[in-house]
Amino acid sequence: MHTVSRAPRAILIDVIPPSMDRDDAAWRITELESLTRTFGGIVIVKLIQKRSLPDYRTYVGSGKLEEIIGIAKEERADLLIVNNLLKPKQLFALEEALRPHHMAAWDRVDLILKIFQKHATTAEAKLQIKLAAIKHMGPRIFGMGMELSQQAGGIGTRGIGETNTELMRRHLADQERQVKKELEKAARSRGVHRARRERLGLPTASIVGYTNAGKSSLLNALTKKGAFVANALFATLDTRVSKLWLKGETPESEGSIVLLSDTIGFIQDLPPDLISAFRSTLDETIEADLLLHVIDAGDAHLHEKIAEVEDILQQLGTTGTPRIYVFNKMDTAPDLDRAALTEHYADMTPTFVSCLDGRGLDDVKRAIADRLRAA
Ligand SMILES: Nc1nc2c(ncn2[C@@H]2O[C@H](COP(=O)(O)OP(=O)(O)O)[C@@H](O)[C@H]2O)c(=O)[nH]1
Ligand SMILES: [Mg+2]
Repeated sequence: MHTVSRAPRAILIDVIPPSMDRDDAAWRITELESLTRTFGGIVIVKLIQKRSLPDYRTYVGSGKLEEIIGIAKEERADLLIVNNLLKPKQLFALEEALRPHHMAAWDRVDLILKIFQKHATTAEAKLQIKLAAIKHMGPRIFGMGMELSQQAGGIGTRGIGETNTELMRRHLADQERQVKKELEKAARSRGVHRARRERLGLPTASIVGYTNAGKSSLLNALTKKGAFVANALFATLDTRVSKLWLKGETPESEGSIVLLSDTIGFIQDLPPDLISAFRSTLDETIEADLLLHVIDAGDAHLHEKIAEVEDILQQLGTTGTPRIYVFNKMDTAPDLDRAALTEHYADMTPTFVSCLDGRGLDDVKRAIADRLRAA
């Protein structure tokens, strides 16, 4: 695979059963697009393919693969991302077919792992992700070894590939043991990171919610990123932390600063092997004084998603952290029953905004100030 220094240009494909309804299909590809952007990729084409059974060899099938290669040539694509879980052999076959066109192939787990890798800040998070990657990549490497052994050795002979596979298997097992040992050590020094943040003496708020709910948009809308000039105090913070200036009550009063941080966000159907790695990326969420839970107001499954986010937050031990529910994308949900939601989530200071047209953003700032003052 060639190294890419600019933002990779990605072709996305989702293979779905023919019976899936249109909204669900649209939602899935939108989520994938959002994930790709979170990774830092540029989406050039989105493909949805209906198939009752994925192709056993290439998952997408040879016809689709031809089409993808055609698009890749025209659009200078670097990457094919398949929104499904592929077998090691299928990914290997895709890689083989795409390599001559200077393209790599990832499945959904690859993409998620890359996002985690990019966002991990603590030693513990990095190790958790490394562990998940070893578990995920392991079978793929064995799969490749199998291919090689079939090519190199005939029946009854011990192929080169087989020997390599054995070596690789041992190497990975060693690595896994090593990472687990380091993880134990990292867990013991967990407090270090937190201490650094606290030294700044500023309140912190963390933005949580599902992918595509508008977390990054909210951060940008609230802080008008770009207008913010870094100074020495904030230079030590990672790039996803922004300074939010809350105006004072009166024109004379000084107002206050809150450190606002974006998170990766919850991912639909997160593979179980990735849950520990995902949680470890939420370290800063655990430490936050306040949580902004962003919800897509137009989402048909809004209550379920809220419950799922709450469930993880509880498992992270943030039950006591005050929350503000930010119902975003109000421009897409004119019929939303605000009164019912306000009553139902009364403890969560529900606010209704649109990052697109800017409505409600002042309410969010006011709510942040109020909740921090009360805390
Ligand atoms: N219509 C509408 N779209 C929005 C709004 N806020 C965000 N979006 C869009 O929703 C998508 C996901 O936003 P993003 O901030 O990346 O979501 P994140 O994954 O939660 O960080 C983007 O295409 C945004 O342009 C909004 O208030 N209204
Ligand atoms: Mg985001």
